[in-house]
Amino acid sequence: MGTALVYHEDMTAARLLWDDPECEIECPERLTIALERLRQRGLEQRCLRLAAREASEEELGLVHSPEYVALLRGTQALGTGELQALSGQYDAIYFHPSTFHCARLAAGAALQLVDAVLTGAVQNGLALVRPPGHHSQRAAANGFCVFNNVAIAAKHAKQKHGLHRILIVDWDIHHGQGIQYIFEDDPSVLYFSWHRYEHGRFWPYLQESDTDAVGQGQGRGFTVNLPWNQVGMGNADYVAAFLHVLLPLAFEFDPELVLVAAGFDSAVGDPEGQMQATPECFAHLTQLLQVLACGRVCAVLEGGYHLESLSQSVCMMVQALLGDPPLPLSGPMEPHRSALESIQSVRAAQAPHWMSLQQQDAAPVLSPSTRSPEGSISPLLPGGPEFKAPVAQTEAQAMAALSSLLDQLRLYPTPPLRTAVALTELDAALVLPPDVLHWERSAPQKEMQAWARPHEALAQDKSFNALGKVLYLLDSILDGQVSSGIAATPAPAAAATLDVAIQRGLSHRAQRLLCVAVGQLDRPLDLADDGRTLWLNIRGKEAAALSMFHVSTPLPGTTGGFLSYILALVLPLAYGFQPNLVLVALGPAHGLQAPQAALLAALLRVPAGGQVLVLVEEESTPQLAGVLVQALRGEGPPSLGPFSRASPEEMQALEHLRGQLRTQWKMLQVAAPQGL
Ligand code: Q9C
Ligand code: ZN
Repeated sequence: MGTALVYHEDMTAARLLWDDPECEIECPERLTIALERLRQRGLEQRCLRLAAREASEEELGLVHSPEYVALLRGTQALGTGELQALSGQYDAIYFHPSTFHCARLAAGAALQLVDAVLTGAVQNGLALVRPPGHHSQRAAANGFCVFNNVAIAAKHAKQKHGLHRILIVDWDIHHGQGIQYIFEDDPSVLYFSWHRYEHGRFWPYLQESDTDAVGQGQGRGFTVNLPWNQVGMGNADYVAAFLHVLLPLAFEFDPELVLVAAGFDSAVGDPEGQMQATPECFAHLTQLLQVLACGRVCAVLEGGYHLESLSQSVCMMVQALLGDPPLPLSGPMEPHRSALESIQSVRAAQAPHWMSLQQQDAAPVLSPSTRSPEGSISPLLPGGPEFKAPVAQTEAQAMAALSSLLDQLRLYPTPPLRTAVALTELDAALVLPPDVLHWERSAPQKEMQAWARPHEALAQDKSFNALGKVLYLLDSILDGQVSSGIAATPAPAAAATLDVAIQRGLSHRAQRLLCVAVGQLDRPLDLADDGRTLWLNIRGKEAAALSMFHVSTPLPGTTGGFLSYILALVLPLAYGFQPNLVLVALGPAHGLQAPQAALLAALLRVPAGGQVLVLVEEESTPQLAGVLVQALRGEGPPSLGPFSRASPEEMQALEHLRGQLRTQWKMLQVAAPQGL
């Protein structure tokens, strides 16, 4: 349905007029270079371009005091000396004669974006703005921020569009204390922020940035702070924070709109953040958010001071908003110990306020001797196969590694990959979007006969023909011709088709294949436990990890249980394994409702870099196929319905598995391991 890009050249007018090493990084080139990169990559052209308008003084008044707005109005007529003197009254602020105009455009851009999304003109979008907003308070400028663009947009969404639940995700590397203060007693706005904290030794040095600040009064539990107490946090830490903190709460909250305070000073190379997350991580974070609020995501630029890293990260985010599959994440998927301590601390602080965090770690952890997975198997080296930055020893090597990484990203092609559908009886009833391919092609007969021969179930013409389409579709995904697909199989041939698909994938190009089998499907007996296939059976008879690559779980009956299984087990395994193909098979008696299946596909698509093939039974409803198509194209999946608390049995089975697996799959951890 489209992505908006809101911008106005006038926002490059404000700049620092005197010497101030702290403020000079907030420069006009931040916008011009980001925009230039978007153009070079053809991304700007794919968006609905909207020229930013100024916010009215009434709109500014949704958050700021009339006196403060009047003071800012007055800065337009001041000389440099007076501007410098006034700036000195605030922390990390510079004013310019054009600041008032720019800041009104920045707030107005956020408002326009929210209006475009909530009127249905677009699905999502990004406002490229400066000055940033999240530090600004009711009557104070702070940290380069003049008006609180995101807070104004949230108030506007409540007041003008009647929204009741808004999620604000602040991934800027500084604490958006301004947003926190504005909504701290408001349960209709859930504010999540992670930030460089170093136990209070990093700017803005506030106690209320720590995990125990959870909101006030009615708003208790609606402020969520995740402080990073060390620099160097990277992709694994950020993804773990989403899977184990933000997303469980967000699903329970069930927002109608997601606002992102999108600062990219949390990306590698940034002088302020000193973190390690690579630009493609922001595509992952964005797509993980797109499963919420029916995909209504409005991002507003905040910080980001390394011009090249900022620009690449902005490009990645826009690509994700446009629905392009994300690049695989680079680097080892193992969160830092300090990150796990922070995650543990915020989960403990929030547990009284959220069902989805209760019962956590309540189940006894089995001692390693009981049914522990075979420790001898070590997986193939994880890490995105595309980009490998060498470990740097010196500052100069680190710089060289960063620029080589950014160069590789800049050159990465953006093919218009598509979703293909190979259905049979379902086809007639399905209205497909125009960019979805109807898959008719089949693998060559001769080749197929060899694959099908061992399986009696594939002898029938119908099953054999369906297999031909599946195999050709699989090859096309692995060759990069299409991104993802859905294929139907007659029910009696489901297991055999899956079996052949796995063998074919492994012998073709899949270095690592994740197979998520839902329903009565057994792991093929001849599948080697060599770390190339991770087999996950949902609705297995019991929760059991026969090895670290062979896991089976029951299917939870509650929405809370289902979400916990996906966020706390399936996705951490998927991120740890870093598959280049995910096969999702909805087999006999799979028991998934259409929205559950769509959510599973939409979420698995992210760690898989879009490469997902879903096998459904021919008898499935067109409705199921329809929502799966949407999910694979990156559209927001439908809601799961009201949140119901996971049952103690479900949580116990989950914790049992997690206890068995978390020494090998580090992304499962939600707390720092004891000892060491
Ligand atoms: N070295 C935003 O990113 N200076 N504002 C901190 C610590 C102020 C950042 C000094 C940074 C303000 C929107
Ligand atoms: Zn920042």
